Amino acid sequence: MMNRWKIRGRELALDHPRLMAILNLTPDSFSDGGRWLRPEDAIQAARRFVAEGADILDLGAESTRPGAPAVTETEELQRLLPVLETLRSECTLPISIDTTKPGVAQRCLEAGADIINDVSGLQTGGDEMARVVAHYGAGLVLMHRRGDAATMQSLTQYSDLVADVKKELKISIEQALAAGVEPAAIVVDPGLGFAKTAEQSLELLRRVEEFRALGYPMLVGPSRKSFIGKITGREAPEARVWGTAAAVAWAAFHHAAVFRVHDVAAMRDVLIMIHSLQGEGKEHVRAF
Ligand code: HH2
Repeated sequence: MMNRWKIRGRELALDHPRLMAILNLTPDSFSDGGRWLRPEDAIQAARRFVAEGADILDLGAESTRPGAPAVTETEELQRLLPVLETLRSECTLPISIDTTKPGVAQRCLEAGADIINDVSGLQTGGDEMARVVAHYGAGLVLMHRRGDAATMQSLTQYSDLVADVKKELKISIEQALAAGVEPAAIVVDPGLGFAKTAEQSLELLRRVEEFRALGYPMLVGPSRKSFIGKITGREAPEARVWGTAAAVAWAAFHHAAVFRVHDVAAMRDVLIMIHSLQGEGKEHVRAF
């Protein structure tokens, strides 16, 4: 198991849990949509996330919410580039771009982004996406999803959920490697809420440790998702923070490496506590 993530010539140690802060530059994301449409607001939010302890910033301009309208490449880049360029000039943290489009990935990597977070696991952008990532030596998150935002909710029939998701992730991994992406650049993600019912997201999280057998570090993204709302009875995404904390704690205990979250300050404390309870967090205790 690799405990480092190779990102454009740098290495992010994964010997303790890492926080990826979500910054959606969209009008319609389910939780933070429309909040940071103005680049200066997004940049302020990113600065706050950095101060709160984020390890990676994840910028997205294409809502992946079920039924969300498609965004053109031009529109996606118009939302991403001003924020990316400013953040790149002032911040050394790895910057990730949540996109499925090779053209968007290429332009953002050119502008200094470090990681491509592909929620389609290369199924939308195909070999072209893999080649762009390989060319820049970027980090790559391969998330499991079936179909797209329009179709995924009807693609929840699995013969064996964990085995099928693993098998489909393996196809994405093989595709990345065949295009020249280095194994150390790859992180995998079971894709909670993407072509999964609430029960299926819960089962994937319950059995998250089984994904370690793929041999790559694991990212999970439970933050404020509807399966948490369903279980806790919380309609408003902002009311799902405690449910998210439990999901993050569980996944950290079961060796997930990277946590994509909205509530950076709160989840930092959750992760530090879990890491310290595992007996590996002495450096944090000393810091207090
Ligand atoms: N979830 C969302 C988006 N991107 N990327 C990864 N790797 N893993 C995830 O679980 C994941 C993701 C959906 O959440 P969000 O960005 O908050 O909302 P929206 O898709 O509505 O923009």
